[in-house]
Amino acid sequence: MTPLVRVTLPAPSASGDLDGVALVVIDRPDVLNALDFALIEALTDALEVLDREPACRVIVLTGAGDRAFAAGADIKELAVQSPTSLTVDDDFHRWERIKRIRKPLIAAVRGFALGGGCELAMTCDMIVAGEDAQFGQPEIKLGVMPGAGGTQRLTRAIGKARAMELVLTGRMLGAREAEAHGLVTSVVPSEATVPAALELAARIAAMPPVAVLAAKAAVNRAEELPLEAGLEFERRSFYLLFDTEDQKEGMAAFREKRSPTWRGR
Ligand code: CO8
Repeated sequence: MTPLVRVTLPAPSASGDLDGVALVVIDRPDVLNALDFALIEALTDALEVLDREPACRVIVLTGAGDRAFAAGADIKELAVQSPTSLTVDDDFHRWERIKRIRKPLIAAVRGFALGGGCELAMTCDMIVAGEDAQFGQPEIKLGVMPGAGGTQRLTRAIGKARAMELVLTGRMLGAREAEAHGLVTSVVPSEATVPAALELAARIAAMPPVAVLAAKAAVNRAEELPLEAGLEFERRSFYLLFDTEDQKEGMAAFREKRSPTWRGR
């Protein structure tokens, strides 16, 4: 069977440009990278392997071809489901596994990111969008509604008034509109989408790894915890980082006016 997901962990290059950056490609371009159950399993497995791989520090996720990041769950597969089959198989629980990936995850979105594809992009920590990117939750047009975070994450990202309109009409949001509403980190020329996401990933991969994991976890708590609990979580994480060699190295390097060498410990 053709792999549904391609994973590239670049070997350290002579220039060191992409050290620590892994690229994961959703590879079903003939159906606009629609996410069937087998693909979601392969994707979550691949992300979890990279999460445990010391050579990988940041993951970029994109779709094969130039037409889509992912046009949603595979409608042909979804069409024959029942509440019982969905409950018993519970294939969408894998979404929670993606949320638990500890390393930064950057979605590089060209073309369509619809339904489950939009939800997948929003599950990532950042979205780099090409100018041709189109985001949307069109499930309403299929007689259903978002089921993997669309009503929750889109609302948190762009606010209730806008999310409500998109979820209830299925309208697509272009890259510039998505940027204006805070859904994406940046918009770049379409062909530059993956290179720009890799470049952003490389800048993060060059930061002290333990602090990166802790900072990602803390920012994500901001969406889930009341402010006081979030501030408490942040403060404790901050204190704990003073136990790392990288904290000592980072502050020593500043005083000695040199570049730090991170140990990841
Ligand atoms: N599922 C299966 N096949 C798809 C999907 C999809 N989501 N999207 C596109 N395809 C297939 C088409 O059937 C077509 O295949 P074929 O050539 O064999 O007919 C091929 O991809 C190319 O698509 P089109 O010919 O339709 O291309 P167009 O440029 O005319 O249109 C669109 C592009 C507008 C993106 C159109 O394909 C479309 O509307 N697609 C469906 C989008 C959609 O409704 N997505 C939501 C799906 S439901 C969902 O995601 C629920 C998520 C719940 C949990 C998520 C867990 C994964």
